[in-house]
Amino acid sequence: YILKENRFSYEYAVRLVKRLQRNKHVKVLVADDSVVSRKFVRSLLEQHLYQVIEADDGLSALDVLNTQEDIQLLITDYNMPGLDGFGLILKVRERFTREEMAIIGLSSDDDQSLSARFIKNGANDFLKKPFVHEEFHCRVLNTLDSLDMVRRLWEQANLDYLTEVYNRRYFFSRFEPQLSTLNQKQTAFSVGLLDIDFFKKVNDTYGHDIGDEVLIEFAQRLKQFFGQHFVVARFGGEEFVVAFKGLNGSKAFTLLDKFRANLAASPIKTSDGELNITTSIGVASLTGDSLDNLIQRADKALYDAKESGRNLVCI
Ligand code: GH3
Ligand code: MG
Ligand code: MG
Ligand code: MG
Repeated sequence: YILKENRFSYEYAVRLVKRLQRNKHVKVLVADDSVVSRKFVRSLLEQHLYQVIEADDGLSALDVLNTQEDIQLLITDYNMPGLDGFGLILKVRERFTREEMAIIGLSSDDDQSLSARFIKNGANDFLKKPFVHEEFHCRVLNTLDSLDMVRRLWEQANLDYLTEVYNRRYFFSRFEPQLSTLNQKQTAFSVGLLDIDFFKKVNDTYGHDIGDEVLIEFAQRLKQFFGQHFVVARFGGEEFVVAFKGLNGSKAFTLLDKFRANLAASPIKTSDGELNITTSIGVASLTGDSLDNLIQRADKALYDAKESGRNLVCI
């Protein structure tokens, strides 16, 4: 493809190669009532190895979006029976931001205002049919590269660099805004604060790198145990938090104690052999106060767990 698509810079070639390596994981939905136009767009996308899904009008495109996860790009025609391109993207934008899913509008209509209207309605870009192959590929590449860049920025801002669970910033930015509603509706909300026992000794005995491996594996186990239903975040150092939305303190306690017991019973594998790791845990639940207070109370319970001998959950 690179040789066929001549006349471009080295920088563009590098971007294209990077994209081609990823594209088999990128799903693109093509909504167009014209079979010819749809098949043509499909063939261009497949040249660049994208996974293509077709829809023959706006409504069936919405159906696809309801059933298929993680579509990164929607390419939609303007004139379609039932729901047209504008109707479709207005609906799509109720669910997905410009950073979550990119949209490129297409139309053969001679109306000069279409491109602006597409963009004002939520499209990231627009292409007038007929277009040359090269322009299509460039626009798709630009659009998806921007999407990737925003995703990378989001990850750098919200995920912990070492363990890849959420970071402290994410935890507060997610739950702080929900707090008054949780309090008003008296929704059960508890947090568990976990601190690895004698972690300094792991570092001192086996070195910082092995310490890092323990942190990564510990975070992985937390994510496996709680991550499907609850938010797991690294608060800093060897301290983690789990947010139990919908669970009162005693239910959170039961789950956390199970995690604690599992951990104590199954050593963590590192490149320096298996290590027995335990954790102390403090639990607190929301009682009409602030997130800071809630965390403070969990921290106090964690302190009690440490004082009472570690490898314990306190509430
Ligand atoms: P306690 O049972 O009372 O919690 O004892 P502890 O040794 O776990 O507690 P302490 O707070 O004294 O030690 C925490 C250690 O965690 C100190 C710090 O060097 C280490 N640490 C913090 N962040 C990291 C990290 O990212 N990687 C590694 N390897 N160590 C870290
Ligand atoms: Mg049409
Ligand atoms: Mg600590
Ligand atoms: Mg510790």
